[in-house]
Amino acid sequence: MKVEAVELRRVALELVAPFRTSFGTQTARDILLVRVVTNRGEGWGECVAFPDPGYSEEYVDGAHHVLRDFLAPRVIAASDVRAADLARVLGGVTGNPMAKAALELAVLDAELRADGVSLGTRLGAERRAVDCGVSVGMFPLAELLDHVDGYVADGYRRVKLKIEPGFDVEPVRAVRERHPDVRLQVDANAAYTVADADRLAALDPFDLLLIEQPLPSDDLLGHAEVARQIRTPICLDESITSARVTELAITLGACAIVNIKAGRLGGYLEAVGVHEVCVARGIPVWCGGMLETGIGRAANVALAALPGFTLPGDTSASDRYYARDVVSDPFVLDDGRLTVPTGPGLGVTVDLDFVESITTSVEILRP
Ligand code: OSB
Ligand code: MG
Repeated sequence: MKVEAVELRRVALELVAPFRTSFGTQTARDILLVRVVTNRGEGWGECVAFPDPGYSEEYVDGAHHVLRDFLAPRVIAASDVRAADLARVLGGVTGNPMAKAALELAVLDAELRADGVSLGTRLGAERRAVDCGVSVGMFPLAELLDHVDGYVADGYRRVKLKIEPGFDVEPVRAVRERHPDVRLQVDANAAYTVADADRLAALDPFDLLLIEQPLPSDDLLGHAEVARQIRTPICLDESITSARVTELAITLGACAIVNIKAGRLGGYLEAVGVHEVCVARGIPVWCGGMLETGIGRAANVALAALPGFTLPGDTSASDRYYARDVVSDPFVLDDGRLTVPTGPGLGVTVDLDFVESITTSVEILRP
């Protein structure tokens, strides 16, 4: 396949509710979409980087720059590109996994649409629908409970609360008292240190499925130490940057569960590699999210249909994030599940008129 052009398009979308985490608050999104034009047709990808380097080092202007000046030129210069070759084609560029993942997804989408194969089939999906959880940002307690009540009423199969020092035991206790049977987990986005092990152990009585990323991303030994001091299983998110690091984290005892996010891993193909490592080591995985539009969501739902994804993911319905999605076939919750698209490529149709109406800039790169 020959990539003839790469389009870098920024779109603006309001979130239906603010999303506050220990690394910042999102109220509206500034999203970088990637479209590739090839001799075999077009494909779409979504870059999950946020405006600030808070979740990880990447941020949307930086990802845009790296795509424009380093990644897209390599793909455009290659005489023949297949998604499976991208890791090699882009190999000279270190880091920047979210930028790489966006480009990989666009190339995968184009290739699979041309071949008439769905992304789920390409990745190894075995389910027709996936169990969905919801990740709830931090709010004042009364508001938090209202949001959780609403999501439980919607049918979400698991609730995740964001925590940080000073906002942990109290909200967890309140949600647990109100919803004794809901599957509940928490995500600290690296806001604690190994010295907070007692504070984290104070969450043990609330029957949480897991604690996600309590410590900084490079503190694998610290996570292993905390794991010895608490009963709740530790799940890693930010720390899991490759299949190799996943092997290391599991071997060190730093995690019992893994959150798989393609953007953090440089693409969906590496995400499948992490899934393989975890299945081989008996580690359950679930699909993380980064507030994606229907483009990234379609890919996440396909990934979450692989057999090792045995826990509900942060793959919520389109309307949990946006009043109107960028695809004509938004994701709708059905009995706590989303249906895996079966059409070629991503299996969703980008709503070009709507995308045009929310576009803030477009840049087209050619040879
Ligand atoms: O840490 O899992 C995270 C959103 C943005 C950045 C990081 C994270 C999240 C979420 C929300 O928790 C997941 C989603 O609903 O997309
Ligand atoms: Mg997380």
